[in-house]
Amino acid sequence: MKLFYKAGACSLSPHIVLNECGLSYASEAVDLVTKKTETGSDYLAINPKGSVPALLLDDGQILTEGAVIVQFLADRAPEKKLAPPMGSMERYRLMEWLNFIASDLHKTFGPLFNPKVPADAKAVFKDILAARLAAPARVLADKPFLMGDAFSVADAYLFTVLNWAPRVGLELPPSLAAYLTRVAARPAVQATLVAEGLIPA
Ligand SMILES: N[C@@H](CCC(=O)N[C@@H](CS)C(=O)NCC(=O)O)C(=O)O
Repeated sequence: MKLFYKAGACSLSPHIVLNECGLSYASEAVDLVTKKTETGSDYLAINPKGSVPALLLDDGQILTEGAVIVQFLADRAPEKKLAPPMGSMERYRLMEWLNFIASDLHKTFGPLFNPKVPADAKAVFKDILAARLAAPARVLADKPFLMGDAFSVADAYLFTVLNWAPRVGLELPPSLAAYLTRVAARPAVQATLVAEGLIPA
């Protein structure tokens, strides 16, 4: 398998999951502006959506959409219990979080990174985000992880988007700030942050 990623972008989530799973993989960075990979390949020919993450499977297929890729990976290493069994009610609870993070959080952070978005519009997006963060903040005030006592792929994704908060000047509620520190301390997360050059080795 090969993960196409950009350091610090949403592809950090499947990158963390690959390391949490202990799966063997290669990775290749993508320049999202030029749409060239680090080996000079045309990324649009690999993933016509042009976005990261994309996972090249051993049979040559490309799998996209971070929320789907992390479940695919978790299902390749079921002993790590990063996702409940497919078909169980708990699996739908996991998908409920993944979909919320993808559609309500991830995509609301996007405009905050866009230099063309005026400051007053950015303030509106920050207010929306603050309101949407109330639900995970409440859950994580009582439990260490979104699904309860065990880390899951939803935590890899939530960690990834919350990690953007300081970069866009968004203050996190105390339970989410503590969660960010808790997840960052995991050895696989540390290894991934080092691999992407986000923290020193
Ligand atoms: N629907 C995709 C969206 C991924 C996405 O927004 N990726 C961003 C980085 S966080 C990106 O590649 N942006 C550049 C682009 O789309 O051209 C997913 O959830 O995986």
